[in-house]
Amino acid sequence: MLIKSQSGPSLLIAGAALLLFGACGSSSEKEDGASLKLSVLCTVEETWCAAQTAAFQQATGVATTFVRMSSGDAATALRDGKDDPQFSVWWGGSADGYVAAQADGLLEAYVSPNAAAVPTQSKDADGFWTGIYVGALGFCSNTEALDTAGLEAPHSWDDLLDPALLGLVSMAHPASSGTAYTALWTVMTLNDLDEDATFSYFEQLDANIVDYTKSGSAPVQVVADSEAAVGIVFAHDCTAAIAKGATNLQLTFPEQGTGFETGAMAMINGGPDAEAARLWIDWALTAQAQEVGAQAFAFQLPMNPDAKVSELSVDLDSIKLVAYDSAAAGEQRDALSARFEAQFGPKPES
Ligand code: S7P
Repeated sequence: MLIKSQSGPSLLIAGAALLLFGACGSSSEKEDGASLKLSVLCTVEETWCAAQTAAFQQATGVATTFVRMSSGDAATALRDGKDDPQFSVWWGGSADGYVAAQADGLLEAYVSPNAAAVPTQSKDADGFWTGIYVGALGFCSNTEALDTAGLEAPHSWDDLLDPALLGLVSMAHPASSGTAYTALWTVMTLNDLDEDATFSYFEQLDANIVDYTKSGSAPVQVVADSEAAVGIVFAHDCTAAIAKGATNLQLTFPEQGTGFETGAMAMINGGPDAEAARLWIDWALTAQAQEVGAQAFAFQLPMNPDAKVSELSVDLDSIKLVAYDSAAAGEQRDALSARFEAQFGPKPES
């Protein structure tokens, strides 16, 4: 678990954020004069968590800390801490996890005035969670490892079952990772929600899995390091590695359709700093706040239509997407994760 405190000004978007929220101090005072502070449970990559919390602190003067956790672990932490919440806002990670957390009474409704521009299907009608970005699943391959195995880059989910990929496929564990749960629900969707057919697919895939990782983006590094040939990951996590210099990676998509996430955020029920949490949610929906990601190598598509889109982001119109239903995915998350653990082993501890 990583606990980070933002003590200095951000190098990122501080200027733009200041234009929106005014100089430090103007919004960081409670009515009684005490300074506002905020603890964020953050489920994107750690570098983006750091950049985003620093930009918020710079824009508002609110002293902001974060802890980075994978989606499933974040849900467990919120559940375990329900009687004495340590966080006031959960930011990032797929909406499925938020739907499951809402059902457990872990979230508090807040409809930000800035949420009006978020499409209806990308937010909870009562304000329990709100979408901030979108990203699609893809296959991230090591071209040299594929050559060695005599294979082309995969273009279908069934390509991952090729015996030539024995021990050469990497994915995270759906019980700990929102990315991997998105893959599980994608296969559910492709199988008309037939659970047994879905688990039969993963039974076959399991033979090719080198190891289930805890975090959804970890397979990118596993593949870049040639410990596997193909990773099932969010496309933007593969793109980020390529942009950082991993030229042995290639991104492809399954032709029959791939799943996608609505990255979300929410207030935590009973969290210690509700006022600062509402301020965060208002700010995080602005175009300027949603441009921080690309500067931190996070190439998800921003939800705010006025936010600049990086040329490295995947154009979702260029790939086939499945009809991914986050609400249904979230409702079944606990049960399907438990079945996955029973069939393929417990989620990794680290
Ligand atoms: O890297 C960003 C990202 O891919 O991470 C989130 C992911 O679900 C959280 O990681 P886990 O898979 O480990 O839970 C995504 O929301 C986000 O796009």
